[in-house]
Amino acid sequence: MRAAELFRARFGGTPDGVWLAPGRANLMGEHTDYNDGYVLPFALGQGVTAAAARRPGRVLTLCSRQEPAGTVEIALDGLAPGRVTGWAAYPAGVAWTLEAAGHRVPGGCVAIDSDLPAGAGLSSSAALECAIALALTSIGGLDIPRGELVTLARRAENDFVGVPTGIMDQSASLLSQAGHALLLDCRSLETSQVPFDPAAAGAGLLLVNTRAKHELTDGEYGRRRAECEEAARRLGVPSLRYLTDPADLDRLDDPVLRRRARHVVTDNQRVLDVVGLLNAATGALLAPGGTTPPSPPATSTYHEIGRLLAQAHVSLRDDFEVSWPEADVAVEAALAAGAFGARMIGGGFGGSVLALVPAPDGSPSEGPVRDAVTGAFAGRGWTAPEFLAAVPAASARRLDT
Ligand code: GAF
Repeated sequence: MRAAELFRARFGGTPDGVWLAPGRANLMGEHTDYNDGYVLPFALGQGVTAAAARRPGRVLTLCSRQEPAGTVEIALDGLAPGRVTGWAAYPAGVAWTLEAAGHRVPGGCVAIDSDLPAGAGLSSSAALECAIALALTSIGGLDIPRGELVTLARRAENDFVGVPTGIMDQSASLLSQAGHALLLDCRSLETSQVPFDPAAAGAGLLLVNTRAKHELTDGEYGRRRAECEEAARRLGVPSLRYLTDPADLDRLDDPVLRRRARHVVTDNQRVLDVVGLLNAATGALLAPGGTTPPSPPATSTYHEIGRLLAQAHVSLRDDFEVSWPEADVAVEAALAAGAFGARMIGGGFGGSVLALVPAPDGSPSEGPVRDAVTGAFAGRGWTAPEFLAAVPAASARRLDT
């Protein structure tokens, strides 16, 4: 409860509450969200924590353990994009979108802490937005449905911070369930929980933070998004989601746009394939009324999912061109050391790789895959990667203090 300690040290007194919003990893569906497609992320155990208390007045005072420079004061009246920059733009953006949607944000003090590595592509920005959204709505007595909070947090990032992200990360942080991946249809915004418990079949999820820092603000992300929109325009569809047959893309003369679109179309299908494998393996499709007890997926399911992960990496590397050297080396080393599959996750150009590995003793972060990736990085003189075991966790929530 380090956020509460920070609160006491910086502001004095006790916070009204402490709220945690998790980061995410993504099992399948990368750069599909802003193309109205499918994504299949899951929440991590790690996240951003906000300890908050209401205070009279129209000022939010923020501090963060990861930003030792001091406190930041945000005047709630007259808040507008561009007025707050740096890390505080994310919480300020949430206050701004809440007010713009007609909710009165209270003045208050908020102390923030995070155990998510920043720049690791594990969605620390969305976790910060979602933790602040929960903290502010709770201390302000605002009762806003989760689905609406997802939209407001995303709008903070798009319209206040100015990064044109899709809706995956905020959805994963606010809507996930422990032991499940979240299937989100980004066109209808319908969600469903897909049972996902690799440990039950002796498998595990290993995140490799490649230490190549990932930034969504450097323009490449926006460029990919514009290319997808241009491909859809030339093909005469509202978005690439409307295409399911890669052969339809032959009508695109431009080879770059054709590759970008092929990634999106094939990744949407891979999401559906993974969901089919997980549902079939747990018996969910066979037991609509819940009459048949679900059985844990067999290892063969993870072999199949792993094959799709490896395929997705190739697609992100060669067609969408968002991978980076450390990710390619980590994936290659992981596969050679016996991972079922591995791929880069998130926006790209830095961040993390997700590997699905055999973990008969329940510890995915130990063993041959870790050793092989560590060795491959050392052999190239690269900074040693960081490893995290990922377990599909619950969505944002209030913590007991
Ligand atoms: C980032 C974005 F924030 C998401 O919306 C998504 O587009 C992802 O990159 C790529 O799948 O995390």
